[in-house]
Amino acid sequence: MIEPFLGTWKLVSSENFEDYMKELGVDFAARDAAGSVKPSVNISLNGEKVNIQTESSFMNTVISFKLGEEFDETTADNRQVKSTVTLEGESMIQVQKWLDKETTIKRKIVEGKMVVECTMNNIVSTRIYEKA
Ligand code: A9M
Repeated sequence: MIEPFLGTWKLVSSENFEDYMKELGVDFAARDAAGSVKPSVNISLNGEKVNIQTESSFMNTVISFKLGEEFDETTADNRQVKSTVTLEGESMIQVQKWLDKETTIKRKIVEGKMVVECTMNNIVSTRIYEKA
């Protein structure tokens, strides 16, 4: 069910994001910028399409997709990836693939908060968002 994810969320805590970005290959300047911002994320539904709009003082991004259908995404660190987002149980799972690499962004609602687990190889970053 997508409904629990809908709305606007604000980052309140972030663990291990620097190591996750290093594992992605993000350069120092972008890591410095991304590590210092507290983005807000708006998740909405438009017919069959899910929109995830991320806003920060450095950059805004938006992705729009149908669950289970692969789409092209340009990430905030400018990777050109093939993304697929699925609902598995209570979790929304996004897999990004590029250049034989893969990362997973798993979003789930825990006690009214959105917990985002970003995994690349053996590195996991956990970011928690509260409803704005
Ligand atoms: C998240 O909280 C994490 C999603 C993983 C994003 C990985 C991209 C990291 C590189 C960013 C470098 C660009 C510098 C600009 C700063 C923009 C901040 C945006 C960071 C998310 C739930 C939220 O959808 N996802």
